[in-house]
Amino acid sequence: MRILHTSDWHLGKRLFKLDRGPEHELFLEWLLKTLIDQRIDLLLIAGDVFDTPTPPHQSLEHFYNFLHRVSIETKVEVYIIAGNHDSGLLLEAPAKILATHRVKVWGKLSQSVEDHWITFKDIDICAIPFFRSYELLTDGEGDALTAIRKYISREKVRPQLLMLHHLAGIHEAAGSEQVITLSGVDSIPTEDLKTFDYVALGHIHKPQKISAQSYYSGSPIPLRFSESTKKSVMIIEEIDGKLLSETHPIPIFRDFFSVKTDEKNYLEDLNKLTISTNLTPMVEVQIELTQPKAGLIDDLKTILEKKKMELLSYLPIYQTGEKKENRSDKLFKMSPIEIFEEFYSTKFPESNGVPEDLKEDFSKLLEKVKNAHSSP
Ligand SMILES: [Mn+2]
Repeated sequence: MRILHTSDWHLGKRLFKLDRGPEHELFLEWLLKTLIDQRIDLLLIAGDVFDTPTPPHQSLEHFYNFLHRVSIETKVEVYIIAGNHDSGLLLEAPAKILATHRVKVWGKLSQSVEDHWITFKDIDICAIPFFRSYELLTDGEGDALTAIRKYISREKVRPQLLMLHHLAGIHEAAGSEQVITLSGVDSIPTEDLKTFDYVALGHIHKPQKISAQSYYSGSPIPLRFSESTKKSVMIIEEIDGKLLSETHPIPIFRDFFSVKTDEKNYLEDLNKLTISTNLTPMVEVQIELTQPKAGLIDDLKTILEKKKMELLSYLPIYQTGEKKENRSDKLFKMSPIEIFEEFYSTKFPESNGVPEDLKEDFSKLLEKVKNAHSSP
């Protein structure tokens, strides 16, 4: 029995003006082929199918066309949970018709724990979509972690697998995830995941192992220029009651280059870039300048055009090496509130400093952070 675990597709996502649809289509095409080639029985999608609760129609079309092809061209079953970016109601709306195509969706946390458990062949699977604290603690009382434990603990009679869209253990974010403290649980301790033979996690976009059998599959495409880690899905195989997992790499569908350069070296640095994919590579240029330089953007665009690449993001940095040093020295001497004030004035240059109520909220937050006991 073989399972494929993926998450955080973020269909409908844009990066600046760039529509990621073509990459998503290539990913779904690859995934369909992988389900067949790898003889997969069950596909797990651990949340954030879409980038927004009201996804563009084209992304809905990509998603349903994919499910249709899985239904027609394979025998794979599909289990999907909603992530914090998804609308659980939107995902669940076609649940009845999806069920006739071997697709099961958990969009919302049900009051009945049993609704979240299902047996697939020889494995008990617990599927928990992203939840908000008011869904977990319906009377507004009690401890969120204790409440979630009720959902995920069950007497073990066969191998158990958990699918969850949440923070777990100590993880390394890719930077493109939204904070999800709305759930009332900061991070689920790996202690609580120990009884599971595999934990299929969604939410963090960088693929990683959290504990012996808990993995974030990560997003299939980089959602930012800074996400340079190779993307992958997890393939899990059940052999004699044991679940063995391995990382399965996803091809790169489009190159994203982030180039840090200066006015002397940019031509040379851009000329070093080489194309490895069919889709037009996208380039971000961070360039150190002593003063604004007329025609520079056009120059960068022309150089890249000749290389069949596109300038997607341009960040001029007006600092000399000396100034930079002063700045980091200065940062160490500043208090958190001073740093916040400086950040605010760079973000909103037309404002007259941080509004009082916001300052107050920030101080409260700071107090809370200081008083928070550090968890293991
Ligand atoms: Mn996500």
